[in-house]
Amino acid sequence: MSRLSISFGELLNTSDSNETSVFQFQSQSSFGDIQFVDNGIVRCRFSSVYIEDETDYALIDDAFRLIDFKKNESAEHIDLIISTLKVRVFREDGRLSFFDSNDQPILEDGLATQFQGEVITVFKSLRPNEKFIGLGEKVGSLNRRGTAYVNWNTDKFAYDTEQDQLYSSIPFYIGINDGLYYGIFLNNTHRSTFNFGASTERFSWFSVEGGVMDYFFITADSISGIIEKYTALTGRIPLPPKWSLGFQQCRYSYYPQSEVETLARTFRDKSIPCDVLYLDIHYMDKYKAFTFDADRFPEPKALVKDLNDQGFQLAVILDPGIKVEKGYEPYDSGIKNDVFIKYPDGPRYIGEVWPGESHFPDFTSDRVRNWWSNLLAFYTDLGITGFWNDMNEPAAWGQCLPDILPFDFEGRPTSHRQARNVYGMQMTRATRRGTEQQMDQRPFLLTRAGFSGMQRYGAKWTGDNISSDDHMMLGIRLINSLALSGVPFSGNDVGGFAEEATPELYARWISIGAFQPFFRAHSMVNTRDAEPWSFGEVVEQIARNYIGLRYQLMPYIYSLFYHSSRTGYPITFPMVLNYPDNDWVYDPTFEHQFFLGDGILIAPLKSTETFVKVQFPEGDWYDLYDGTRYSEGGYIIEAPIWRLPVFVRSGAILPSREICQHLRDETDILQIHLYAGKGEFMYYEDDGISKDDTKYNIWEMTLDTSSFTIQYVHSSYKSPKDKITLYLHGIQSSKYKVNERLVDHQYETFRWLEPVKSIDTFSTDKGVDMCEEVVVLTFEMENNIKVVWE
Ligand code: MIG
Repeated sequence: MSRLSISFGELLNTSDSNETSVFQFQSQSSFGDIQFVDNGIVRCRFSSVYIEDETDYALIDDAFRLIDFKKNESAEHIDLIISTLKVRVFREDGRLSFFDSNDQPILEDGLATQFQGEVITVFKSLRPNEKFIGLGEKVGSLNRRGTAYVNWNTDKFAYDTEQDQLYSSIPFYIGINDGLYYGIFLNNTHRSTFNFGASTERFSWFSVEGGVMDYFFITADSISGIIEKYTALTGRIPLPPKWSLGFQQCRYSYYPQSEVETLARTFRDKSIPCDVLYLDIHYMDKYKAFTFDADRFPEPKALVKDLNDQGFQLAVILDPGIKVEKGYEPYDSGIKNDVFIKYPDGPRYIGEVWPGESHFPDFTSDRVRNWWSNLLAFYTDLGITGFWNDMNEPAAWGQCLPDILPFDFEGRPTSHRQARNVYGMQMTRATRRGTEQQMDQRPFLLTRAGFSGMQRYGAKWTGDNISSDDHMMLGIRLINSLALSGVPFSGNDVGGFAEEATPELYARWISIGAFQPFFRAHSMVNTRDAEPWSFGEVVEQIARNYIGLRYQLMPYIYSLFYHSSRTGYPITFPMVLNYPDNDWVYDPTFEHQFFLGDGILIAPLKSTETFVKVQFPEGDWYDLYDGTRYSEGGYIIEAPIWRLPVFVRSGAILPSREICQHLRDETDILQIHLYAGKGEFMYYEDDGISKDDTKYNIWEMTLDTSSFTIQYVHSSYKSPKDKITLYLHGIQSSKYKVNERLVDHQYETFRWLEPVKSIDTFSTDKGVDMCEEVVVLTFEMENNIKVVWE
């Protein structure tokens, strides 16, 4: 075999397979094929051996339907055409070019596909203004131009802010090229490299270290359209239980049982809303999965019940390594059922992790996933509803699993090289299967490792970050990038995992986290206490305020989750989603600004800063706390530690509720905040917990300059809410009618947050009051509502 790279080479043979929807071509040394998957998606495959279908972990079943194309041949190339785009295949060397329906080139190979041993590389010509976003859990800037990354799931404790190769790999990115947008999804689980023009202006390129070069080219006329299509291929989040959107408190580790009980009581005593408490590895008997330490947790069932009675859910950590120990049930049954990874010559692989010498289940086998999911009954029988999958890169002391280890890969055996990146995702898939079989309500699952498609199985957190401002800001970029990469339900360890947060850092971080999809505070063993009350009274007030704010906004947030579960639309996202052609969205000064839904814009800043530069997109924007109105452009906004700059888009409709201590607590009043302007919102409600997805309501809400309407789109759930209170921001009139009837209106001083008071006992300080005068209307719930004012 040549050590030089070999180009695809001249096309010798082209053929349409039996179906008119697959175009195959061949050179002396290589094979290629092209399929039109659906409007705006093309699948391209290259290989040095005959192309056969692989085990697909990323793609959902029936992910796509092939469609027919038209063919135009000339001496130089073959054009394959569907209504929305055209792919040109060059006879000379198999290069591809993609054109939109106006015959504008969107993306063109800059070099023929290259083969080097098992490595296959695709080169795309780089355009002067081209920008790149996505690629999942990757450090660096929003715009990835000028950088390169490697996809290889890696456990990296206290990673630094430049560290590449973190816990999950998502070989999907979006290119933005002067008003044209495309996505590339590399459907191959081997180690892969993406270079977005690092040290070159010639190419962006991506390569895989084995298997077929199999990529999907996706176009749409918006960034969200590309994400929608990518998630049509790789799946969307299942609607989580509503309680999992509440605040979650973790610690490495809370024990014994009495400490967990004290923790729960403290949240309630201090009126700090919280829904989930965690048990980290110390709950187990010598770190053995599927056990409880009998001294520390003598009565886990009673603990769960006691927590449930106070409105808490309990989540437990689960690592994949199973201790080698005769008489330990999961080990014995694992041996009996032959579930563990073995060396090619037979002996089981042993890696050292928390329990000591351990075997690792081969989660790439359906049989093994079933074995694991059955074991889960150990927890579900106790009433545990949250499952936290850690160490599933997989991690073992000393890291490197030998690449020779064989994996089942759904009956197409392969090695660690191809299986590693999907290992964590398959563990979470197995865990979810157990919950689905054993629980009569929706579970909450959380994973550290994953691959494209992991969003189908659980939420994602970004591992062992550090208590620093830089990490807090990096966390925002990671979560934003995951959201652009099909993983909308993610978050980071609020307050930072390794090291210790200053009071200011904790306060800022919890304020920002309150707006992110997964909201959990966590910290490392042997570090100072890091609960909302551990940093002094001022910080405690700030934490209570922002956690409470999230609970008030829950009807809005839950609706965003529903919408995302249907379309893949991100829940939080950087400004690039809707303004990709504005250069300032990529500006490092503004790249951390993010939306929570289309209505709320957050401008995060470090704890050491008290002013932030904000860039508002088109339209008008209201300060969340006092209603100050801003128009498009740049502003400098004051942001003391108790006030995270948050703005509401004019025309926004924010369904909300009164503060509650946990989300199983329903309310009979739906509050709706309206911000003068024009807009729409799809409000979703159900009971928040049951698996039955036939009982829900969707209301279409529309705000116009002098009216607000609510219309039932779907109604099969009996809502506990029988009243509506409208809060009108920036809307004033002398007369308001609801369904033709005049209604009274009140003027009210409204606050989302309580004034933060000084801790000085002798102070008469009334605190910093942030409030706004609003008009309030209250009326009965009806199926269709029209509110009118002059
Ligand atoms: O080797 O379970 O990222 O959240 O607290 C460390 C103990 C193992 C790593 C996780 C972290 C968790 C910790 N785990």
